[in-house]
Amino acid sequence: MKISFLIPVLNYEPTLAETVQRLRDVCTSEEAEILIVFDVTRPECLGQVEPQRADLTTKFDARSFVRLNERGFGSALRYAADQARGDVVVPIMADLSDDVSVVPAMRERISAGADVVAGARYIKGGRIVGDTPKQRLSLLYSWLIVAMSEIKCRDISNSFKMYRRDVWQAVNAQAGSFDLSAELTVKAAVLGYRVEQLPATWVNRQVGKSNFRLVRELWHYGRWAAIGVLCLPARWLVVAGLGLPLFVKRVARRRIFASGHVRAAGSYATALLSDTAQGELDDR
Ligand SMILES: Nc1nc2c(ncn2[C@@H]2O[C@H](COP(=O)(O)OP(=O)(O)OP(=O)(O)O)[C@@H](O)[C@H]2O)c(=O)[nH]1
Ligand SMILES: [Mg+2]
Repeated sequence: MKISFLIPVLNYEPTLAETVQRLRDVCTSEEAEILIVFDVTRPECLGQVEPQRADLTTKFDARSFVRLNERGFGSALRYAADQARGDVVVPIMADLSDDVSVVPAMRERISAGADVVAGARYIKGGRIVGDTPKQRLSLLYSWLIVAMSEIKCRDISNSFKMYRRDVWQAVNAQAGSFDLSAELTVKAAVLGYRVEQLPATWVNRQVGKSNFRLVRELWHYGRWAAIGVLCLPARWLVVAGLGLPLFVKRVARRRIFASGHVRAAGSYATALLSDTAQGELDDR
């Protein structure tokens, strides 16, 4: 099974070479191809990017692409996946945050029948080094979706996942930004693909600059949560959805009886009926 590692880089990442080296430590060129998509929005970075591309090809057999004046984490990964030739694809961040030692175990899970294998920080054995409020929000995001849908992945927003390439293509993702990982995971589950998870350690960026803008991303992520919850509601939600109207009806009936209105209406009806019967007798 051949792997395609997809690395998005915005302008320049000082830890890119080390990221690629770590990938080559776990997979040879026969086992995996490495595709890098540089989005260069700052022209002064081209001078650094071009020699680095040549160096990465010579040393690590990495293929790279440059998009000028175009950007988007999701669109860069989708672009890389379109060039991929492997059986599975794995997005890898160039800031050394992903735990590439998990890759062989992910491959085994795919061989055993999984369609998507998530590197999960929020399950036993997984962890975060350098926690920030953003990570806590991502934990809450996955927790809410898992509680309200049937998706079996406790780390929906983490980009570090192995996807069968045909599953990636079948999902036909549209996200251009960081929410691509959530879109792929949620839609794969909705389409009935098997989503599994393995514990992974995630290390927060030590050098360079984060490109993630929280407020801008909230809406992007929200729409995939809504799709997951609407298309795959958790069993307890379905039960509650059916049970709630029955419960409300029962409570309402008890309250109406307790209020005495029913008894009053009953006595009124009895009196009315007996008056009518008496009237009929009188007429005879
Ligand atoms: N090609 C491309 N790569 C991007 C873009 N935005 C981010 N990246 C890359 O995607 C990877 C993750 O980006 P980060 O800025 O670290 O985002 P993050 O990991 O969510 O944020 P931190 O937690 O702060 O590290 C890095 O390798 C970036 O260079 C983009 O618009 N285009
Ligand atoms: Mg990062």
